[in-house]
Amino acid sequence: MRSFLELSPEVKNAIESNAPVVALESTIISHGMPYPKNLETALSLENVVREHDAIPATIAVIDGKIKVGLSREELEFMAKAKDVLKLSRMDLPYAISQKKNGATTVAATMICAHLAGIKVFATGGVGGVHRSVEKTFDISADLFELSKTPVLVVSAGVKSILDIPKTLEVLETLGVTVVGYKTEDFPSFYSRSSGSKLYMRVDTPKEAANLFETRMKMGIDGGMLLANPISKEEEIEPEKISIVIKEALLLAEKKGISGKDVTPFLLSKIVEKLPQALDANISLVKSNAALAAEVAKNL
Ligand code: PSU
Ligand code: MN
Repeated sequence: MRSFLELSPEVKNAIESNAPVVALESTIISHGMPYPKNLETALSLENVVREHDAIPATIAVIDGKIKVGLSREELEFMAKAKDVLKLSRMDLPYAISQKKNGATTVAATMICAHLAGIKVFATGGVGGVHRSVEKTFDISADLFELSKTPVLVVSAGVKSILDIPKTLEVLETLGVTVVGYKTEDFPSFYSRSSGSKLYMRVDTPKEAANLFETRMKMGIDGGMLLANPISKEEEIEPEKISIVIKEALLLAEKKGISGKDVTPFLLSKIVEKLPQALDANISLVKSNAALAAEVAKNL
C-alpha cells in the first residue's frame, strides 16, 4: 500500500523521527471554500501547525498518487483546479487506479493519514446524518470511517445543515469516542452549542492524547472525535445562521441536489448568503489545527 503514497521530505523525516505531525484535508480547499480564500486558509493552517511546533501534512491525490505534505504549487493547484474529484473511502482506489486528481474528505484523509503513520488530523466539520435522511438515506461515510480507522480527528462538531442528534446517535452506535474540549455541549460549527449533550469532556491536550492512547492500547478499533467549539468572538448566533441554513436546504431540495454534491452546495450557498460564515469557518479550522498540534505533541 505504501507504494501509493508520496510523502514530502519534511513529512517523511518527521514521521521517521517520531516528531508531531498533523494531517489536514483537501476537500475543504477544493470543494469547501471559494478561491482565493481557500488557498489563504490552506497556507495559514499549515502555519498555525508550525507555530505550535508540529509538522503539517495536507493530503490530496494528484495524478493518482496520494500526496502527504503538499508543496505551495500543489496547494495552489488544489485551490484552483476545477475537475478535482471529492474522494471518500469508496472512490479513493478509483482515483489512484485511473491516475486522477482528487481532494480527500475526512474519511479519505483518515485512511491516507493512517497509511502514512499520522495519528492526528484537524478539519472544520465532519460529515454526518443529513436532515432528510428518511427520504435520502444520506449518511456521510465519515462516520463509518471514524469507527474503523485509528486517527484522532479534531473538528468544531458538525454543521446544523445536518441532523445533529441523529449524527450523535450514529456515532454512539458505531462506538466512536466523541469528546468535548472544555465543553459538555456538542458544538454546531458556527455556534458553540448545538443543544446536544456530550458524555465525555477533556480539558487539556494531554487528557485528549491519553484518552486516544488508552483506546488504542485496549485494542478498540477506530478513531476519536475531539469536538472543539469555535471561539466566543467568532461564533455566529444560532438564530442568525439557522435562517441561512434553512434557505440553503430549501434551495438544495428545489434544485434536486443529491449525493456528493449536497455538502459542497450547502456550504457555498451559506457563504453566499452570509459572508461572515466564511470568516467563522476559517477561524474555527485554525483553532482546530492549533489544538491538533498540541494533542500530537502529547501522543
Ligand atoms: N463539512 C463542512 N465543511 C466541509 C465538509 C464538511 O463544514 O468542507 C467536507 C469534509 O471534507 C467532509 C465532507 O469530510 O465534506 C463530507 O461530505 P459528505 O457529506 O458528502 O460525506
Ligand atoms: Mn452524503
